[in-house]
Amino acid sequence: MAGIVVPRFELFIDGQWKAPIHGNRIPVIDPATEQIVGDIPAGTSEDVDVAVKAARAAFSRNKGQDWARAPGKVRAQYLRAISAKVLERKEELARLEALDCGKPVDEAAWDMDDVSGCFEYYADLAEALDDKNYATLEIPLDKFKSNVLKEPIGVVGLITPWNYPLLMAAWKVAPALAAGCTAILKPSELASVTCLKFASIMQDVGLPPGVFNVITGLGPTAGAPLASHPGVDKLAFTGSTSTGRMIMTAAAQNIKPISLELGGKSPIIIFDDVDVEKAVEWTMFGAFWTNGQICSATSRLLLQESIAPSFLKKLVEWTESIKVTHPLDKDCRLGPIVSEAQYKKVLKYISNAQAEGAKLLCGGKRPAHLERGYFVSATVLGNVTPSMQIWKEEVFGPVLSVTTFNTEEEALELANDSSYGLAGAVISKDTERCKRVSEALQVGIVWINCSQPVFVQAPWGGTKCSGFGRELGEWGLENYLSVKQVTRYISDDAW
Ligand code: TXE
Repeated sequence: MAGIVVPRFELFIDGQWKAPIHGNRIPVIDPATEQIVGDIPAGTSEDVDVAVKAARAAFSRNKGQDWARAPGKVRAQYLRAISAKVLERKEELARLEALDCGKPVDEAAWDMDDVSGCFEYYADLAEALDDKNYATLEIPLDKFKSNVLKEPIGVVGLITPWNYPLLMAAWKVAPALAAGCTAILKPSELASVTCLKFASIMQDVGLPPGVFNVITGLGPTAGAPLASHPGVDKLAFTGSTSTGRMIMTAAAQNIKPISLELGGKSPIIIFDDVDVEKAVEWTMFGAFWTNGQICSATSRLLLQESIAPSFLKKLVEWTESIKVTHPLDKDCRLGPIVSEAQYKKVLKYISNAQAEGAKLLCGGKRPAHLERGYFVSATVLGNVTPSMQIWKEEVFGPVLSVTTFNTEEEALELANDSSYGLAGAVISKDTERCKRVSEALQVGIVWINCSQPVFVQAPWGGTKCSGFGRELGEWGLENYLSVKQVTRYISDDAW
């Protein structure tokens, strides 16, 4: 695409750019044109090892100047400087993100606002740690005094996906640095460019060397060595359930704590008392935002039978009007799927669903006006039943499956009948019913009369095969803190 060049980066280790030891690189492909537009370094276990040593040294330099023991207010200054730089470079970062992962450039720009906001938020929490630490506990014996000391957990390994490349990194890097940890980030090989660009921001703000490191590369050859490295004190992962399982196995070998944010197949339940147009808007937003490549996408629509015909008519009409084009076009609302493999996977899910009896109501293929690129029009599948693959498995594309229900009880049974438990939405004018449904949904996040809003203050994470642990808010910071009990005997009695 004219006017945008993917910079050439190396790995970012110990505050410096270092070529990967084995010298290999991975092409960067623009999913809208299928053209190679750059490349990124392919790190391996040897590079991971160097990065872990650098992060360890930065964590505990034993000079009283280390990152871990710096007051929270000092770390907060760096976080605020990072936040400001992201805003300053927002446009460039957004364009690189759009080119690399295929999301509309406007959406990518909002992501950058959120990245900046995330660092700002955790700067405040880093500062607050100075006051809150060493909290005194109420204990029953007055000859003892007991305090709780919160300490950074150590060197953390952060493995992230391609759907929100820089934002998912920010959700981990910001609280980790706020807590006083040092980090090695392994972004997805499908979209690493903004994370590398972000490393240059760390240099610009003068972050001490080794506090933040980026190893790009393939999952098995760069991610796996990070997950199994004995020098890593905690792992945080966002990605597929199958990779999450492997990472958990690796962490178990070293008895390391881990937080996992995995896939989802989230329901949106729509009752017949709704304002149909508003409900259709939220349904589309929940299913097609970022091309449906969102772990929390509400990709299972449960529609109360009595409004199904009118609701679906409007839904299909509006879905067909979504503008599909190159993500760097300002009016793009739906860009391409991130990669060829993922594109083929999405199409396969659609054809399998039709073979199992689902009815294609719209979409299902690359729109006719586009000759190339991994584009799939927003797709609605009707007549879906709970036994179908499309109802059970995460597609990670712009594909909405629809089924109907008659009673609230039936809706809840359908909604909870899933191996996943990340999010769920309920749309109804009946406040009591929304409350009942929100309590009954077996998920980590519930949206009432909306879908997908995310706030940095609110906990994010799932249940069942969607993982465990919570990111964002104070919970996100706790992920990177270790709690130490310090109890003192304060009697004057002779020993
Ligand atoms: O994910 P992976 P992929 C789901 C979604 C998608 C599917 C596959 O359903 O269709 O996953 O996407 C790194 N040890 N989600 O293959 O493999 C990898 O390099 C250590 C949901 O891209 O989970 C990348 O950095 N790391 C999701 C990260 O794991 C390994 C977002 C995620 O890649 C590794 C993305 C290994 N053995 C996909 N293998 C969400 N929850 O938002 C891979 N990686």
